[in-house]
Amino acid sequence: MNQRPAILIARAVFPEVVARLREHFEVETNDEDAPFTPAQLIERLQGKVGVLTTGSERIDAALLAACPQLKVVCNIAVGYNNFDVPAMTAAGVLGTNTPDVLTETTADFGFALLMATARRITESEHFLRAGQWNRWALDMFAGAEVHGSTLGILGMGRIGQAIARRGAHGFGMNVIYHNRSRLDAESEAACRARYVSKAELLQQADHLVLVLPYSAESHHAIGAAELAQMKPTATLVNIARGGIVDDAALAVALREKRLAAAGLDVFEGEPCVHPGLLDVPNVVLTPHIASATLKTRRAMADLAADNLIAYLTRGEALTPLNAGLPNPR
Ligand code: 8YV
Repeated sequence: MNQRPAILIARAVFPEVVARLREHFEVETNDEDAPFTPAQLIERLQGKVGVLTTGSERIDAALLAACPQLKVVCNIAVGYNNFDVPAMTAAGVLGTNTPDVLTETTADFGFALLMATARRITESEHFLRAGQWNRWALDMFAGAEVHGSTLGILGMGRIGQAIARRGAHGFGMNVIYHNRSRLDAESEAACRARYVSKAELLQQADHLVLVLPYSAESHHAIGAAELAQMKPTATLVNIARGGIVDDAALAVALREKRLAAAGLDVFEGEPCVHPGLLDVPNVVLTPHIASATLKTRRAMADLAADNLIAYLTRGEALTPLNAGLPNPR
C-alpha cells in the first residue's frame, strides 16, 4: 500500500514541476483547460493534504470544512485575494504565495503597458493593419509624454517600488505615490518617490499605475469620483486586480475623453471584459499577463512547489501568509 501523501495541482503547470512533486507525493493534476468549479475542486480535494492553486480557485471556510485533510494551499501568484486567510488560520490551514520572484518582470510589464497606452501603440497598430494609413500627419496618434512627466503609483509594495525605480531612473519622471503606510526614507530615496495624499495623487499624476492588493477596502478604489479628479490628459494603468477599478465608470470616462487613455491587464469578472471597454479605442487590453515570461512563471510554480514540499516534509514553508498557526491540521 502506498503511504505517500496525496496532493492536487489545480491548474496545469510545467512538467518539471509536476515531476518534482511526484518525488514526494501522489500527485493528481487538472488535465482540463479550465479551472475547476468550486464543487469540482472540493471533490478533487478529498483525501488531499495540499494543493497548488492560481488566482482562480477560491479557498474559503466552506471549502476548508468540506476538505478536512487539507493542510496547505500554495498559490502560484503573489496576490492572494482568492484566499480567505482568517478562515484558513481558524481552520489550521497554511497559505503561501509567490512574492519577489515576479517583481521585476511584473514591473517591466507595467511600464510596457504605460508606454503602449501613453504612446497609443496598439491603437495605431490597428489603424495600420486595417489599411487606413495613407499619409503622414503632424498630429497623427500624438500621445502623452512619458519622460519627465509625473508618474503616480497607488500601492507602493515591491512591484510599485520597482515601477517607481524605472520611472525615476530610466525616464526622469517625477514619482509620487500613495500607500496605506509611508515608506521609510531610505526606500523613498531608492526610488526617488514622494508620498502624497490619494487626492493629490489623482490630481497630479500624468500616468497613474495601480499596484495595490485587492480587498474589500480597495474595491473600486478608482471609481467615477476618483476618475473625475484626474487630469483629462492622464492615463491609467491597472496591473493589480480587477475590482480595484470600476470598469463601467472607466469605460464612460474613456468614451467621454474625461481620461485620455487606459492600459488594463486585469478586469472585474475576468476573463469577461466589460463590453464598454471593448468598444473604445483609447484603451490597451491584455489578458492578465503581467508576470508572464517563461522564466518568471517557472520561478513562481517552483516557489509554490517548494512551499508545498517544505511545509509537508519539514513543517515550515518558505513564504507563508499565516505562519505560526495556533492549531495546524
Ligand atoms: C498570476 C498575478 O499569474 O501573481 C499575481 O498575483 O496576478 C499573476 O502573476 C495570476 O494571479 C495567476 O495565478
